[in-house]
Amino acid sequence: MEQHFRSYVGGQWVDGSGSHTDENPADLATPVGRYGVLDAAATAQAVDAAAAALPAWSLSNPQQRADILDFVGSEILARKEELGRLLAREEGKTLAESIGEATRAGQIFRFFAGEALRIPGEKLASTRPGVEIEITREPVGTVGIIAPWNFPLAIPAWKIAPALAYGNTVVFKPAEIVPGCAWALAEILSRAGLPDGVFNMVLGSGRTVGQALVSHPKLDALTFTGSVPTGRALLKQAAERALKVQMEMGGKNPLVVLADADLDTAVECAVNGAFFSTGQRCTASSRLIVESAVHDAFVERMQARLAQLKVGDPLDPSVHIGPVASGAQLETDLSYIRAGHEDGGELLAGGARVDCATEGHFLAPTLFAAQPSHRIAREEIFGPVAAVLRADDYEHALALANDTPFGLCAGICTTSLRHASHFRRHAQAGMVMVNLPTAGVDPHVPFGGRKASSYGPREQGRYAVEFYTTVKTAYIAP
Ligand code: TXE
Repeated sequence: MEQHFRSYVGGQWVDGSGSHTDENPADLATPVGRYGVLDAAATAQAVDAAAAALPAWSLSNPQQRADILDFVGSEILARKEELGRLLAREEGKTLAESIGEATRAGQIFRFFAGEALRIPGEKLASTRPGVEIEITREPVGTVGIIAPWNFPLAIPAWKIAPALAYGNTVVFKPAEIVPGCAWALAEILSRAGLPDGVFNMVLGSGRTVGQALVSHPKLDALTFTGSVPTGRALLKQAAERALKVQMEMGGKNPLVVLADADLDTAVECAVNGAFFSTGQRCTASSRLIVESAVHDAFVERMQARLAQLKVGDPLDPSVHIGPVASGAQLETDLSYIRAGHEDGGELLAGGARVDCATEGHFLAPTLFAAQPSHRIAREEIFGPVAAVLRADDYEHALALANDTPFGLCAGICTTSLRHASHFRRHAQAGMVMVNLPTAGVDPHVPFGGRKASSYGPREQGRYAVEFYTTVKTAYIAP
């Protein structure tokens, strides 16, 4: 029987209206399931429920919160193959990548189970005799979580887990095309022992459900990951009402390859960073900046390597690259391939859709030789499309790497400690990789960028405490 995914509001499962298709991007003839969407009033009820649950939950025993998060993380890890399969069918990344993502989501819940018991504070001496000062952290309140579709388990996990660990209540709005993964997470959370209203999940469009969430007067903080235009629009709304915000809004990440690099390492970093997960990662290496002396050799090896990659059904273990996640994203990718040609780029690999046994959104990994001014070298594409840029030397490569409005991640392949150290210091990015792909991060350390990529405190690791808590300074006289 086909699955029907529902929202979760105030401890109840809610059908919502309509019966929308949850598409399988690798096989349009066999959808993953169906789902109903909430309206603005039902979304408002979710925020009301979260606000009503806040006073008790914010004072809950940290051991209770730790146990709940540990239950969620342990169940995700125990069911990682099954959840990975759902993710692969719904979002399209390969089964191995999907199981990896489920594993990461489980690990994140387990990490924050520990953090619930380690909420930091400080005690300082006052400048006034006899007075003591205590600095404590309290929950920020009712948190709205707006998530994208590209990591439908891991991104919600790294927002929901710290929110709950630090005593906040949550209204989580997933992206429209991944209701199944959102439902699966909510289903586990619904059995974890949370009081009603502490965690809510609302299915529906950004325009209706997202807007009802953001404009609700009882919302205290908003964490968003998605596109720059949506993020900027939400930032304006948040500023008008002084809402605490945290935004991750994409990238145009450079991978610099110097003449002294180990070329095998460089090619593997580039292929992984640019094309795995179908290039749909905010940390994807979409600009490959290669020093002239090795440019042609690098391109040749990339072409040979890309010819070995199989695009197709993400559940087939021999497939390296799954489909593009949606028809809309495929259209975007194809429009950038046209822009690559129009701007005068030279197509080095791919450039067209791939026919597979099933009807789906399959696209060949696509590589262009481009100029820094080309649209494919400047704008976030969010697909398996990358540009190779030629650099005269290290200084030129660094200048090209930083010549972007974005600043999420920057990578360098080199055997020179001097260049690696200089790059680490001078790359205008929140994360730097040396001889590693720009995509692929650990779950227990801060994640985030600079410039147009990010706004507000970092996500993940112990640094998550900055967003999910607010500081109180108490002065105590005997
Ligand atoms: O993003 P959106 P989409 C980029 C990538 C991609 C493009 C479009 O370039 O091609 O964004 O993807 C919700 N009020 N990234 O359409 O529109 C929406 O429902 C409140 C990069 O998915 O930004 C979804 O839950 N909410 C990124 C979330 O915002 C609104 C990852 C993101 O949607 C809203 C994903 C509104 N008015 C996409 N409008 C990355 N780099 O990590 C939309 N939403």
